[in-house]
Amino acid sequence: MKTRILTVMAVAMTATLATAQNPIIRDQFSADPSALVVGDEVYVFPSHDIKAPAEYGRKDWFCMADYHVFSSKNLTDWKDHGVIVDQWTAPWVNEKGYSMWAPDCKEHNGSYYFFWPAGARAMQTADGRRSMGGNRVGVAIAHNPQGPYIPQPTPLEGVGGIDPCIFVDDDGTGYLVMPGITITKMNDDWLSVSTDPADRHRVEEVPTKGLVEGPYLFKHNGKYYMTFPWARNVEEVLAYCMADNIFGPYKFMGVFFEEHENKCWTNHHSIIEFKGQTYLFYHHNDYSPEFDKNRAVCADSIFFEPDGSIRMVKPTLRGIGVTESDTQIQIDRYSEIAQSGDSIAYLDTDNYFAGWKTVFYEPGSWVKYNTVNFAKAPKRVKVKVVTPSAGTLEILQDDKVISKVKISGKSDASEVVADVKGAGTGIHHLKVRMASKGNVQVDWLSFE
Ligand code: FUB
Repeated sequence: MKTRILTVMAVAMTATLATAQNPIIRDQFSADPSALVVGDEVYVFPSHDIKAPAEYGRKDWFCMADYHVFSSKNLTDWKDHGVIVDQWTAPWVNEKGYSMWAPDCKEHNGSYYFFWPAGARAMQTADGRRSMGGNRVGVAIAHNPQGPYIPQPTPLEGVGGIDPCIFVDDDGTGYLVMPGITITKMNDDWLSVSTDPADRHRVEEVPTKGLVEGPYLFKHNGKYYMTFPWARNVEEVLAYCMADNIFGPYKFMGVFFEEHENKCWTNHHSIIEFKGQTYLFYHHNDYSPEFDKNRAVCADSIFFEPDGSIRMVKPTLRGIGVTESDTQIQIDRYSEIAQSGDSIAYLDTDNYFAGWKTVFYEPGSWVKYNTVNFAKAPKRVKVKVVTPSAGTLEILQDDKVISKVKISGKSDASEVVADVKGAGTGIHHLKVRMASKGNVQVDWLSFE
């Protein structure tokens, strides 16, 4: 076991970087994102969907063996800090369970407490009884949010089930929220929950059917928001209820995120406030369009109405964060698109992680990509096209044309460079418009 722990720590130290819009994690499947603000950074602790290995019988089901943690300062570049807990080294976990489902992590007394559910091995409990496994909740502790995390030898006593959420109230008291939906005060050690009935509450003001997983409790302007996935029909929407006190009474407020259009069955989320803006982290199966148990973490902004209710969230491809003009701007993650005349397609249907391209085929069609920061006025634009492509693109900063890019289609060159004139500095919205007949397929563009 020692060797495995060392391996995990070594992996945790080799961080990799992903520049992203939605999905924000682009090199692996990821789901059930739990976001945590630590100073001027955001950490995301997702589940890690994988393709089922031979030893795992259920090829049609969720399959997860470990957790990674990711962080970002600008909500655009996400660093993968590697594996923090896995089913082979966590002491009580069934090492063939592949059921490390939705986790959560919060800070307590200067340490980071990572809570995760998993199928347990049959084992001896502290009082000498024999537990027969089932879904249990473990805790691993670290001095830094990126780890290394040391798992506790046994799961939380008296707690069974999946998808733990930890809510920390303004006075620092921690509560364990579990599907059901139950709220239980944690003891000060955060390694056990209170057994006093006065410290436990079941939220009754929620739909009676279709609530099986993923509650997330947060506070905004002094109100408690109990949010949860709800299989209203078949696929999950995100809904919520609100209260003035943690143990209610809650008032059911309805849905704030509709079913995914492509019928991805689950959604699972967390909500944070970072630098004055509230953000929703959730998932969708962007990198696995035919199998919705291999998901990808996305993020969008959340807004509140004056009465405190949550405005309906429409998932975007653009996501959150500012994109620097000299990075590869993935315009296929657009903010807006013309009704017809262009489309988005996978670059490689044998490898969805290669991402997407924008296909322009009608004069006047366009995509808009918001919030690009021009640190200096650009002189040129480089467009990475997928060959063969032929036609002329106009690049606009807000409504002003700053470049015309002619793509001849005659050479194999996939990076076409054109002059830029009259571009300003600062944050601008970008528009790319087809200015001719033809067919131009763009992977990304970048200013220099
Ligand atoms: O990721 C496995 C399960 O699917 C989660 O625990 C649920 O919330 C759902 O997203």
